[in-house]
Amino acid sequence: MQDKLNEIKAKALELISAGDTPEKLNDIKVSVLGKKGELTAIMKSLKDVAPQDRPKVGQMINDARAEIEKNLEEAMAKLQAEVRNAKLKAEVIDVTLPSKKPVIGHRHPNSIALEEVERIFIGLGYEVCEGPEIEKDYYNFEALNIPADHPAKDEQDTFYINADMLLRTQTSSTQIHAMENEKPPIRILAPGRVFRADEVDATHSPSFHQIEGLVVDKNITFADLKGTLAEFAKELFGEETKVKFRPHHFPFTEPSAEMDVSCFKCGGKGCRFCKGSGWIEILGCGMVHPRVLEKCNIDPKEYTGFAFGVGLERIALLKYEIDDMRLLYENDVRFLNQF
Ligand code: 2U9
Repeated sequence: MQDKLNEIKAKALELISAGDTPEKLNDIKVSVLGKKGELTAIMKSLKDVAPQDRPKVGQMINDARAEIEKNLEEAMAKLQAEVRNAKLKAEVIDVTLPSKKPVIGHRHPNSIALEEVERIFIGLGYEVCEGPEIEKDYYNFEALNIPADHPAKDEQDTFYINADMLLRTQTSSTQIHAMENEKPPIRILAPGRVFRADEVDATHSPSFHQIEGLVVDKNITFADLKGTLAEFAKELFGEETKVKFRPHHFPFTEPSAEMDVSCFKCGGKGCRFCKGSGWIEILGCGMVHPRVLEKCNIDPKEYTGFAFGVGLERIALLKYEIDDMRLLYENDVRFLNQF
C-alpha cells in the first residue's frame, strides 16, 4: 500500500508541476483528491489494513494528501499570478505617447457674418430680438400691410401649416410682436431663419436667413435711414464704401428703396464681381408704412420709423466670395475651415 501511495503521490506531483493552466490543475485535483479520486480510493481501503497498522497508514495517506494539496495550491497561485501579470502587461498604457489630435469644428460663414452685422448694430444702440419660426398669418402678412390677394401670399411662395399658421417668410413678424409689446423709442435687429417655397439653386433655398432692422421714434426721417445704412455699409465693407438708393416698392414701407454698395472688389470701376456695373445690391429698406404702425397701436402722426432687410446668406456669399449658396448648407469642414 505504501508503494501504491508513493506512486500516486509522485505521479500527482509530476502532473502538478507540468500543469500549465488552472483548468488542468483542477482536473488533477478531481482525479486525485476528488470523491472518486485515487487517494480517496486508498483512504476507503484503509478498512482492509490490519487494525494496529491503521493509524500509521492513515497518517501516511493524510500526509500525502496534505502535500498534494499544498503543491496544488502553490501551483495554482503561481499560475494565477502569471495570468494576472500577462493581463496587466497587455493592458499597459504608455502615457508618454502623443495623443490623437481632436477634430475641432469651425464657425460657419453665416455665423461669422451674423456676428459682424450684430456687432455693428449693437454699437449703434440696437437690441437683438428673436421670434418664432411658426407664425400666424396675421403677423407674417396682415400686420405688415400685405393684403389677402398679394402674390407673396400665394401657396407656392409660403409654406402653410393650416389655414391660419405658416412658416414665416420674413422676420418682420418678430418686429410686429416687439411693437405690440414695447412703446417707442424702438431700435431692434431681428435675425432669423425664414422659409419660402423656392427651388434650390446657386442663389435660392427654401430656408435661408434674414436680418431685419426697425427704428421707431419721434422725428425719424429718411435721412436717419440713409445715414444709418451708409454707416453699416462702411463698417461691413470698408471705410471707402459708397451707397446708392434706388426707389422700390414693399407693402410694409413707404417710401421704399433698395440700397447698392460700391463694389468692394474694384472700388466701383466695374469688374467680374459686380458684373461691370461698379455697384452691388445689398438690401431693401424704407419708412415704416403708417398702416403698419397703426395696427400696432402706434400713432403715425406722433411717431415715424424706418426698416430694412438683408439676406444673411447674401452677405456671407459676398464677403467671403462664395459663388454657390448650396455650399453654405453642406457643412463640409474642408469648406468651412477656409473662413
Ligand atoms: C416692420 C416693418 C417693415 C423690413 C424690410 C426689406 C425692406 C427687404 C429683403 C431683403 C432680402 C428680404 O431676405 S430678403 O429677400 N427685405 O427688402 N425688409 S424693408 O421692413 C419692415 C420690417 C418690420 C414692422
